[in-house]
Amino acid sequence: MKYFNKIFFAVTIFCSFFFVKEIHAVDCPVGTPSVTITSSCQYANTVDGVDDGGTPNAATITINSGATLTIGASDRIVAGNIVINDGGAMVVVDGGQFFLNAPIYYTDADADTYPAGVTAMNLTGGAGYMRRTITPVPTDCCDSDSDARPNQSTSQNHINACSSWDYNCNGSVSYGATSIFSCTTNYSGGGACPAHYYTCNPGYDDGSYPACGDTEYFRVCNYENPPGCQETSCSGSGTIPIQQTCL
Ligand SMILES: [Ca+2]
Ligand SMILES: [Ca+2]
Ligand SMILES: [Ca+2]
Repeated sequence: MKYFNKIFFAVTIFCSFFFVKEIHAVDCPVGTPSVTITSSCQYANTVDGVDDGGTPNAATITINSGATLTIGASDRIVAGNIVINDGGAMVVVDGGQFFLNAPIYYTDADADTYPAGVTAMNLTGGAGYMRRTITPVPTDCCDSDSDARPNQSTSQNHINACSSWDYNCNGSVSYGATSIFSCTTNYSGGGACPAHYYTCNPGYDDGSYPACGDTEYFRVCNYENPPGCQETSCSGSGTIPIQQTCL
């Protein structure tokens, strides 16, 4: 009896977790743009659904037999068409809404075509919004500065509106120029160089490169004859101020 109670308790605990897992709706599929729902689900986001980008939105949600699409009390779900096959169902909880042919928008406040996020969507468009894309799009790391965006390839000389130098949204800061001026004396010669020559590498002049946005003198090499060999000295052509850019 003692062992029976333990087994009964264990089975009860197992069944409790099983049923808790089962009664939680799974997230409905998105992004193809038309989808077929084959098992009961609820959309992951308050504003969600399917959108093919057309005018009007013609993406279709098909609900197969045995599956139920639940639209929660605060959900705003969008589709161009809805097809409910025999045995399928759509349940709209009191307060939930379904919008036929409506588009879905992301927030894109700086209009750089990269959204602030892909989970907070809107039913309204216009300035500050972009149509939801069918294919996944990287999110903007700074939605108040259009120079800061994924895939940005141009280094900038000023800190961005989000107080960051990460202009390409990759989570790190790269420097535009890191070369340090150097001059090496060589005595062996050989090849196209004379027996006693200098090798000059252009770069920042004081042994380190400046921080993003800072300006330091940059020295370029000169009088190289032939290129790579400098017969007289490493004095270069003087110094010029270069502002550090970052990305
Ligand atoms: Ca943006
Ligand atoms: Ca941006
Ligand atoms: Ca970066």
